Amino acid sequence: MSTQKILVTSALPYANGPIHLGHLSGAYLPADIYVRYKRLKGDDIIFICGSDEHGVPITITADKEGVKPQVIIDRYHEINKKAFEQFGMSFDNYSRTSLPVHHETAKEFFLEFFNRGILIEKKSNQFYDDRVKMFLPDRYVEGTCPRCGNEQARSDECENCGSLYDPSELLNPKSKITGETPSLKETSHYFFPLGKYQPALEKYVNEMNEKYGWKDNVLQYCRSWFKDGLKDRAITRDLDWGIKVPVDPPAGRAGSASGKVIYVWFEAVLGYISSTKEYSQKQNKPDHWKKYWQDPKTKYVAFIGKDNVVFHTIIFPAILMAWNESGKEQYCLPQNVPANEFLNFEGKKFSKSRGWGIDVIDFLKIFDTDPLRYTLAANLPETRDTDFYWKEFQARNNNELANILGNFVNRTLTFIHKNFEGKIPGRVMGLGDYEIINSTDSEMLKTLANYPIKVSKLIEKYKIKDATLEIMNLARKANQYFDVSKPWETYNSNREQCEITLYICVHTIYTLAHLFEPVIPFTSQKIFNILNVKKTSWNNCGNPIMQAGKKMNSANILFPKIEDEIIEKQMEKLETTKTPEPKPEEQISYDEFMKVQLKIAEVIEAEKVEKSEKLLKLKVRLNNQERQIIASIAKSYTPEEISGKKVVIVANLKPAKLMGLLSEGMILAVENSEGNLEILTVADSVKDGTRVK
Ligand code: B3M
Ligand code: ZN
Repeated sequence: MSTQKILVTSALPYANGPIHLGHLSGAYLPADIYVRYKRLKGDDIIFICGSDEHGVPITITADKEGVKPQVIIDRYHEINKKAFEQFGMSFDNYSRTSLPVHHETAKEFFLEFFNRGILIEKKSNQFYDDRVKMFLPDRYVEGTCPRCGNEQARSDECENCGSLYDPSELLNPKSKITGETPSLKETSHYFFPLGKYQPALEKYVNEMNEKYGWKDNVLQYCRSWFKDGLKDRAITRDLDWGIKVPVDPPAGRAGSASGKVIYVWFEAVLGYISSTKEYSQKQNKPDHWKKYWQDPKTKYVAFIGKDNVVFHTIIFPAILMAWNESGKEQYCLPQNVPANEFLNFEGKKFSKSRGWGIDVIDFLKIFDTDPLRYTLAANLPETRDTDFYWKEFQARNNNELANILGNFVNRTLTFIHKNFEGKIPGRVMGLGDYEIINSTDSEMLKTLANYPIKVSKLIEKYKIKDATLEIMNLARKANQYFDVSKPWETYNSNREQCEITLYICVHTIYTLAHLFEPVIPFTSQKIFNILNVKKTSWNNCGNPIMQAGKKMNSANILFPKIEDEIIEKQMEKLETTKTPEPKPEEQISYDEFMKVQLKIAEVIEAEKVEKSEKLLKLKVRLNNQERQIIASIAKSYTPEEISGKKVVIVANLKPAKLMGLLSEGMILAVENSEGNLEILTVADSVKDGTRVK
């Protein structure tokens, strides 16, 4: 088989905080396993990543700490680079988007489009915080999503339902800097004509799917985007931090390009190219990157988490298509974008602010890397969200790595050291000399020869979790083989058979060390050292090529057991985050409590809010006065069910608009164990308007 030229990228993590286990499961570990596997196959592969150092996520962190963005990116670039190294990520290059090579690359693309007249200059309304006198980037504004009612939606994008909208549609917007309601103010930006590329993009996605089988979750995202219709996207922002827009403001027009930067997502995806360029420079082969990016034979695979799908399957391909129309060098588009869903932590989302979850660096201070890699690999969120549980981590280490894999290596090596002076048993070379091999042996040899092919099929389809579990199954089979072959008996009764058994066991360890290398590389290396042999290729590792008679090193424990206490300690830490003691400063006085006017109101009318799944429009009465309240309860109550109920409302809440409808108050409700809302009600005998105290 001829070798393939492969380019693999993992999403560039923002350098604004430490990498946690959720990140690893999304875009990093699966990519690393895929790359290590391809290297063993002998393919010509390059693996690219780096820090994403621009954009609002960085400036928000900097603002919070009261330092310059440069301080933040320098700190987290180093921390994350080191964390990835410790975790065994085998990037060929880990770059930074603040490097000159990246600024040049981003500007080159921007100018190419600008000079060809592709970019459209448009005025638009953007949120502006009058108090601090600045335009508010998307993430500095929070409000209610006009599509699903999520109250933590950004100015133009909702993480909950994935929709994009115009900032003017956001309900109840608030500035994250001052908490005030921002105004919409006109500014002018350059837009990339994404809509124009829709037909070409649909064709591209369909073609790639037909040829290479895209994941269902990824296709669904793409199709829903296409269904909504792609809109032109602003690729400049009013922000200080980032890559300055490289063109002068068009004379005499309102708004200008100066003081604006290139939108982070437009340039971050180009970071893959500039990171490859940096790698080439380091190698003293300045044009080497073109061998991957500009060869139509390259297979380009982009690993990401699900929140980045649109940028990699639509926006980045559109940028590359637009470049390729120039007739200059042609860039490769991603052939596959195997995005993963999310990994949660003990049943909840990772959250830095709530202290929920664990960073890679902290994890690896306590535990070894390979048990973590194996646990994450065995539970990758490939088709749905999954969870990391401490107990599962302990069980995967103790019951699988130690009791199955570690045990097999250990029992084989111990036996050979005791009875064969540590030399690989068997005559001269391999098995060729033996005429009689029983059916147990020949079955095992067949299994070994087939296993690399079996596992390949899974990895090629990005079923990395199944591949991992399948490799562990081989270690299970190996133990069974040892058990039924009983070398401790044949050693006395049939020495030749005993030698054959042990030769096959050593061969199995050798095969396992190769197949497991992508998942637990540090352990594989240890096994190669124990066996005292070099690696061969993936395709060859199932063949019995070990040389009999060769002296091996003695085995030490590959996977120490993780004791209950250690896991309990981690779980205890969690308990303290679960129920935080109320801090004294969080207590309120009686007077403060009395400021909140809780009153009984009767629901006299109810109807669904059009185009909203969550909202009901209610008319309530208290003290002969009627009010309108928009409540997010449509998923739990029909209008008929809620009508006539006596409910508790916050009567003196500032009125707000939801989906353009005035809401004068808030209804009290609790979430039940199924996650549905239940309204607090009182008996009919209580008069509306009565104060709750
Ligand atoms: N930095 C988003 C993220 O960390 C972003 C990915 C960029 S990939 C070019 O989720
Ligand atoms: Zn939404």
